[in-house]
Amino acid sequence: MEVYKNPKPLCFSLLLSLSLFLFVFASSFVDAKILQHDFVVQETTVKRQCNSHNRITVNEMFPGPTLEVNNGDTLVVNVMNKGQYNVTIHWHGVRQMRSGWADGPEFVTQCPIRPGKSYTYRFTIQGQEGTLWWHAHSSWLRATVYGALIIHPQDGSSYPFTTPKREAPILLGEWWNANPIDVIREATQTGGTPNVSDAYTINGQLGDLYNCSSQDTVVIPVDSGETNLLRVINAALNQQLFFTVANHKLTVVGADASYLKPFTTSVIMLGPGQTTDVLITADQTPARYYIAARAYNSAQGAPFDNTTTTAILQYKSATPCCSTSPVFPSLPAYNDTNTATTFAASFRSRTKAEVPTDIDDNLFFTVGLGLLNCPPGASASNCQAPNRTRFTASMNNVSFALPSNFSLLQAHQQGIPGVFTTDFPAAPSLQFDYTGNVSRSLWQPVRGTKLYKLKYGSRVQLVLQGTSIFTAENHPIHLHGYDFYIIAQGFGNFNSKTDTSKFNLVDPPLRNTVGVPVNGWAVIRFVADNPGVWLMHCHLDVHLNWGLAMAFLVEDGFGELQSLEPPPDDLPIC
Ligand SMILES: *[C@@H]1O[C@H](CO)[C@@H](O)[C@H](O)[C@H]1NC(C)=O
Ligand SMILES: *[C@@H]1O[C@H](CO)[C@@H](O)[C@H](O)[C@H]1NC(C)=O
Ligand SMILES: *[C@@H]1O[C@H](CO)[C@@H](O)[C@H](O)[C@H]1NC(C)=O
Ligand SMILES: *[C@@H]1O[C@H](CO)[C@@H](O)[C@H](O)[C@H]1NC(C)=O
Ligand SMILES: *[C@@H]1O[C@H](CO)[C@@H](O)[C@H](O)[C@H]1NC(C)=O
Ligand SMILES: *[C@@H]1O[C@H](CO)[C@@H](O)[C@H](O)[C@H]1NC(C)=O
Ligand SMILES: *[C@@H]1O[C@H](CO)[C@@H](O)[C@H](O)[C@H]1NC(C)=O
Ligand SMILES: *[C@@H]1O[C@H](CO)[C@@H](O)[C@H](O)[C@H]1NC(C)=O
Ligand SMILES: *[C@@H]1O[C@H](CO)[C@@H](O)[C@H](O)[C@H]1NC(C)=O
Ligand SMILES: [Cu+2]
Repeated sequence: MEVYKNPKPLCFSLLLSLSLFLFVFASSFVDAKILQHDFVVQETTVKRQCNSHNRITVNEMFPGPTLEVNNGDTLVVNVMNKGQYNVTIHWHGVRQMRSGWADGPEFVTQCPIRPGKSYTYRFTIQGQEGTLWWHAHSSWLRATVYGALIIHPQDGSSYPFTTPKREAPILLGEWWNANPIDVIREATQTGGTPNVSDAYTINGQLGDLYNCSSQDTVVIPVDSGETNLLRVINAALNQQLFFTVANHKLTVVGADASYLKPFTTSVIMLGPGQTTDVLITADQTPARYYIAARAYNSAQGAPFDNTTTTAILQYKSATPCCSTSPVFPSLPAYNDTNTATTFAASFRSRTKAEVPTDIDDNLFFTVGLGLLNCPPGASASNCQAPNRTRFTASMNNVSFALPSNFSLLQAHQQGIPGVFTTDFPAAPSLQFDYTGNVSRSLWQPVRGTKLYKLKYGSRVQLVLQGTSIFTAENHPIHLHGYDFYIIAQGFGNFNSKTDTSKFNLVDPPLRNTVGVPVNGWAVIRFVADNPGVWLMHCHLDVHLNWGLAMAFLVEDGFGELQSLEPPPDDLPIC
């Protein structure tokens, strides 16, 4: 039993009037800004691995432009599609309070922006500080269409840690020498796994360990003694990554635009979608040190890109600068789940968390892969997964299918029938040993566009339970429109009798993406205070393609500011 102790009424009203006072005080001094940007989505020539490649980019930049805002600012981004593919842009981790029309996932909150068309995303950053990012949310375009979104404290406020001398975004990406759109199209046709990438990147560059790349390796100059902030973002499509800097300690101070109690480590792990802010002090012998990232691959036997990307941390006083090669770090083995687990277990929110204790919707979703029997009439070339099947994935045995004639949000808001149903199951219809030897007869899910309806203000607990179907692996599950508290994680099957003792209701981390441990589970909580249709999915893009997703439909509330805003006039329709 968890008991929530209310603060004494007197304290409470004092606190309330104090915060009201601070609010009025603050809002009369802080000018929230409206920041306008143009994003031109177009094909650009990018030279990598000895060759020129045509890739879709934003403003001919790869990675795309870094957006810097202060908490409270409004962003107005006009996206013009001058490329040949449909595109949408998602503002990853932005809460989008009542502005779901600006969230971006194709066919969920909007239809795609077709070639030659444009759409203006308008949204306000409310109460989030730290590092987020933006990326395409259509097909595999996000391989080259992404950038950092940095949220500074409001003017006049400062970080709750040592003010860094310098700051640098570190975008970890994944590079294919083939066009990524062709790679996913081929996999969709064959039913097999897409070709693994050829390289990982740091700020778009591969680094010294790849062919024809060393002259472009990213260099981060530092002065001895200074403390800097690295804003690390995992923008890879399909791979969790370990990240480290040779000989230096990293002090983690935030993740997914929420502050953390600082802790020190030599290596961090990020799933695609996650961000981690680290302080690094230049306290080593002046020299050059490699910054490096490579795979954390939890799925046994699955093919993966086993290469290492590097950048260089370069002390300006190192003399002579480049006579010796940079110091190389030791990185965990690709299957070092212990290191990944220890790291995740170190996260604590900086301040006391507002975790809901009474729960209205108690949910249990399985997450995992599956195999579809070859459809009647399909040829063997379309069924190249093991034993003449096609890969699939599901939550609670529903493999998510996107609509094609209306976005889910438009269908909801305008009451258009036949686009989705609201019967996504609150728990698996069949209980089994999720992480054991699962009978082959359970491996084939059903396709559906099923949403789970939540009343405005509902307090939600959700157990995400990994399965060992086909292969167990760590799935980075991302929820749109919300941050959630990760109150516990573990291995094996979640046990509602004993595992509740592991719940942290005091200072659990607040995130938008949780790595559900390989053959394990994670428990998250949030309050459904943002009306709209919100996709929840695995951020390994190939799993999303296979259907590892569902969506929450959060109803409007009755109060002021509790309902979805009307759609913008230029909202793309299908
Ligand atoms: C994927 O890899 C196979 C084998 O190397 C190759 O034949 C095929 O062309 C690749 N597909 C794409 C889209 O690059
Ligand atoms: C690098 O070049 C060598 C020699 O040309 C080649 O064998 C190797 O496959 C290339 N590596 C990559 C990652 O392209
Ligand atoms: C990955 O590469 C490393 C060398 O960088 C090698 O030792 C290891 O065996 C490789 N692992 C796999 C699974 O390919
Ligand atoms: C990691 O992989 C190596 C082989 O590449 C294997 O010997 C080792 O047992 C694996 N470790 C774990 C924890 O799976
Ligand atoms: C494929 O079939 C073989 C032979 O029946 C079996 O041993 C193997 O487990 C099957 N693999 C999968 C993934 O079903
Ligand atoms: C939208 O598409 C779905 C699935 O193809 C179909 O069942 C439905 O009738 C369509 N709705 C409208 C209004 O055209
Ligand atoms: C898993 O169960 C199947 C029967 O459902 C059995 O044939 C197989 O041997 C089992 N595998 C293991 C590793 O226990
Ligand atoms: C999923 O549903 C299909 C179709 O009803 C069924 O064959 C399969 O056993 C179910 N699997 C699980 C894990 O419930
Ligand atoms: C682009 O989006 C439209 C809907 O807006 C859809 O009808 C069309 O099939 C999409 N094109 C591709 C190539 O996906
Ligand atoms: Cu996944």
